[in-house]
Amino acid sequence: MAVLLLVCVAPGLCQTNQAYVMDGSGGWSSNATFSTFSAACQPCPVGANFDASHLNGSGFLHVFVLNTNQDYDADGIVDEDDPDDDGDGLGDADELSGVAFLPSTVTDPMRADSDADGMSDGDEASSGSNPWDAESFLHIVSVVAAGSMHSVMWQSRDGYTYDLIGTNHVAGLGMAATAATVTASGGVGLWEEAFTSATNESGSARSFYRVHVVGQP
Ligand SMILES: [Ca+2]
Ligand SMILES: [Ca+2]
Ligand SMILES: [Ca+2]
Ligand SMILES: [Ca+2]
Repeated sequence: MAVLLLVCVAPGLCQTNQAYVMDGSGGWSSNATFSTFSAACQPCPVGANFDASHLNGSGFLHVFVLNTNQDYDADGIVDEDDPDDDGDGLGDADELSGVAFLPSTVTDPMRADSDADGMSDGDEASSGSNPWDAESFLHIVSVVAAGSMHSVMWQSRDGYTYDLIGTNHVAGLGMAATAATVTASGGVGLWEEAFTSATNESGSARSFYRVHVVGQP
């Protein structure tokens, strides 16, 4: 425990101190001029005299700057009012509690992609991957062609159900029919990671594939 001891032994001769004090209920006074103040230890009650009329008897010596104009994700809602400061789809409270993941995992509320693997924390929560492992995120790992049959494999999570979408034109991926719907099994470890595959008869030498989660256990 840090110890702070500031005692004026001869008040008439001591210099005036400038300090910020936050009290135990969250209120605070700023730019206050304290003729004397003392703290036997931190954290613990602080006694401070302000113009000989104010006594903060249950607070902590504390300094902070509140930037009321900060808008981290530039969505037009300042952080103070924004329930999702980094705009990753997970609310600040959920990021700090870890409730969006199994196992429960705290993520950074001021960074959209905590492990910098290219998938936002919100998308990792939806796909059940580990937000602190850059090797863990939903993605296609291989496409193997045998004639017109294509075998597509992706990283997955046990019990999650996926649609495999395939088309001959990348622009058509959003409208293409589902080639297969598969539920992952055989996952290992805390994050139940698995590799899941499905086949699609393409009829074209060039195909594009997309995988997305359509169901969670
Ligand atoms: Ca914002
Ligand atoms: Ca967030
Ligand atoms: Ca985040
Ligand atoms: Ca990850």
